[in-house]
Amino acid sequence: MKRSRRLVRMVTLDLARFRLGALCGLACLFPVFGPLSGCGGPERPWRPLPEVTDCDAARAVCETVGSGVHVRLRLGPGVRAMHPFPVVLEVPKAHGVVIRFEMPGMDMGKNVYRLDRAAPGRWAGKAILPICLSGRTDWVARVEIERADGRYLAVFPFHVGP
Ligand SMILES: [Cu+2]
Repeated sequence: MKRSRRLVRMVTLDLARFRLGALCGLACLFPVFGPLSGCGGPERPWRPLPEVTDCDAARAVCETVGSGVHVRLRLGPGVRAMHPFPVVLEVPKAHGVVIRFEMPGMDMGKNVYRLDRAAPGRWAGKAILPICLSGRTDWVARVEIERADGRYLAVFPFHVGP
């Protein structure tokens, strides 16, 4: 009797833990809510990697290295507004990668994609970008990388084609 009660309590605890885990998972999926959720202890800070300035990720493989973390990004081919294009990111030892596309100083809405693990150290996905009504073509890809040793942020500029 005593034993079964303990078992029930264990199952309940496990369920509670699972729910908390699911919540934290959601918070990580939508990092905006991370600071509000308060689960998983204090938020780990984002460590920015050196900014990429002399490379266009829609035309070449661009890379940045910092704190021993090496990140390579390639967008496309076929990076145009309103057309899906492939995204390939290489970074070792990551357990999650989110990419946000933004236009500097202009609200282009939410363009956030969670990449899938394609191979060890290789993440892939497809993205689609809205048309900029002002005619601008300059975007940045903000890559958020979750690793056991920290969270890293890499920013890659690129241009959409006509
Ligand atoms: Cu714009």
